[in-house]
Amino acid sequence: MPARNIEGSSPKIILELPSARASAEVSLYGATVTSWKIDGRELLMVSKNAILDGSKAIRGGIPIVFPQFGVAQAPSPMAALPQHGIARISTWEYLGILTDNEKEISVRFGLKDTQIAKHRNLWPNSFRLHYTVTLSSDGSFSQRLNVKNEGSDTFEFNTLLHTYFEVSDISKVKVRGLKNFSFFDKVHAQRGIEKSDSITIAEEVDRVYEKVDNNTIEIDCGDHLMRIEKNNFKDVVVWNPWVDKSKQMADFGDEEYKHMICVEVGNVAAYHKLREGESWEGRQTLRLI
Ligand code: TA6
Repeated sequence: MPARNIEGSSPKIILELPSARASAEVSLYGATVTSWKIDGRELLMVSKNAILDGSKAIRGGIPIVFPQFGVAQAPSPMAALPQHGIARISTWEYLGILTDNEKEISVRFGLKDTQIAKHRNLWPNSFRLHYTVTLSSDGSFSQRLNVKNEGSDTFEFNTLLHTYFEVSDISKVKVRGLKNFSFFDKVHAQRGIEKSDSITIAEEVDRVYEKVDNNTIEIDCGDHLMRIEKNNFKDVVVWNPWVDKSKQMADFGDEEYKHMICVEVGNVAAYHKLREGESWEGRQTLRLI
């Protein structure tokens, strides 16, 4: 059974592709990918303290950020939205299997404005999200997000795939591919230009790299290498909460910063505008190299 639908209090879809010795899990809450394994090895990080009952965004895996990244300040119409928007705290609909053969298993999830009753008043636009998650026999794992404006009014949105990668030891992590790109450093509230093509982590890091026209980012995760190929996502966020922020997050272990790095592809430095009937689509493909 390449795609199993697990019902219950935390419904999820389990994907298995024997030809790649790969599996993945997607919770219907937030359409959050909560596992991606090759040869039984977990490649994503979900906190051992993550809340999985649908009362809070899942701390880990690949939460979907939409329509707002971070929080907006009044008088922005986005100011009413919770941090990182409503997609990751909404229950999505499982739309079924798109492809099911030995080369690929692909499933789709959907979320519409009519399905987010309790958040509808926060962002009253008519939209439809399709999220496609695919395991391929070449070992890759991809996520594709399609946003459609189903209303008559133009709207603007941010979006981002907030991927938490498992690492063996944060002191060995290197993020490559961001040299020469400008960033906003949220920790020190200052702008900069990345001078290193091998970013290391030895403190809290929270940077938004903007207009990154290099679409391949590599992460040395200590004992394995990960490659992100992005398509139609302009920006890249690099985040590790380090010691103090880890202690402040109830759904994150105090020591868990040592075993994760978030490298997140998105359109967050600016809003993307969609007119009536228009769609936007972005994709990331992850590979263990
Ligand atoms: O993507 C990095 C970031 O924006 C950080 O500023 C930090 O807030 C992180 O997201 C996690 O946010 P969350 O709302 O999931 O606690």
